[in-house]
Amino acid sequence: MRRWIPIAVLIAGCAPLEVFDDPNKQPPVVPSDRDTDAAGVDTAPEPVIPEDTAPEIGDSDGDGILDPDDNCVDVRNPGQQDFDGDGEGDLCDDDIDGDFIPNERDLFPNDNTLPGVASQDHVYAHGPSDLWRFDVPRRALQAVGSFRFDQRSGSITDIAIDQYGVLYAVSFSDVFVCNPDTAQCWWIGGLGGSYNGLTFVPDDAGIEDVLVGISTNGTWTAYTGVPNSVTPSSWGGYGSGRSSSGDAFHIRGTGTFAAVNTAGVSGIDIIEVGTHGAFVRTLTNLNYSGVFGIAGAANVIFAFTSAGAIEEIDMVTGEHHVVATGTSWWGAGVKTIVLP
Ligand SMILES: [Ca+2]
Ligand SMILES: [Ca+2]
Ligand SMILES: [Ca+2]
Ligand SMILES: [Ca+2]
Repeated sequence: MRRWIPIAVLIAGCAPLEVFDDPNKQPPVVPSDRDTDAAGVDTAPEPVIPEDTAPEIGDSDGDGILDPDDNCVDVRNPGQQDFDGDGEGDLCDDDIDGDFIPNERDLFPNDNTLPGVASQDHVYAHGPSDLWRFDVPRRALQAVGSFRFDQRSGSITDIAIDQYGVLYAVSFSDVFVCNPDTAQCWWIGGLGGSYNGLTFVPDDAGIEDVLVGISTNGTWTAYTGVPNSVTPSSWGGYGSGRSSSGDAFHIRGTGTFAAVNTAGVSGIDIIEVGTHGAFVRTLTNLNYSGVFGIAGAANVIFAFTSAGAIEEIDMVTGEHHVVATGTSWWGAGVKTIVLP
């Protein structure tokens, strides 16, 4: 570096010169902070930039896995177990096994083959001891098999299927989860009453489905906590003058329908109900002594009669005709969310 010689030394006694007017001259160099001896050469060491000004990669839950690599950023899981390999660790995955049944509604949250889920294209129906399914697009009846039980057993009085496709069944005294593909059932609890109908309806927030048992007198009882607990509470009903013939069903966006006995009316009324089972309108009347199962698709209702006939009913006009015949039906069910 060129040494800086003060002008005052070069031109002693003269007035200061306008040295910067000369394009050949350089402006004076001010000694830098690091030129500790003002000799024009930096002698101090390069300053060190503190490390905390660099972007920090943290470990929010302190499990030793940095956040960008942690499959549960806020839950300590140093092992990073991820059963279904979806990138969400088991400890923070609300569907650990990836079968689309949330853990709290999955009787087997660590087994993606159980309890099995109902098909979108079928309604399910049964006698006291055997499960069937009805292919809606083809209007074809198919046997699934005889109900099998892990603990309690009994005649199945009705079935219901929740929004995730989990099939529930009741006997006169117990409630089960059953595999729709095999009819294998697992006991989940006793009932505080006797029900001839079972259905799922949306909760008051319209988010989760609530399991409802329907008594012969037409009152509804909600069972919350399923499948891990079975806690009953009153949930309305059809009101005076109507008792249950054996079933109701709900499809989101379509409505809730029930088969009832109406005082002073012969045959079975198919009615539409509102929240908590309140009567809305009578759709049609079927000339049978018992309609123990009712289920539906986007625009039609299938009524499963104790005589074995399956009546297909237009959901708007109420017109109906026999579409198939099978066993003496005790109940039916359909997923509460179906494809249009
Ligand atoms: Ca973690
Ligand atoms: Ca996972
Ligand atoms: Ca699951
Ligand atoms: Ca499962």
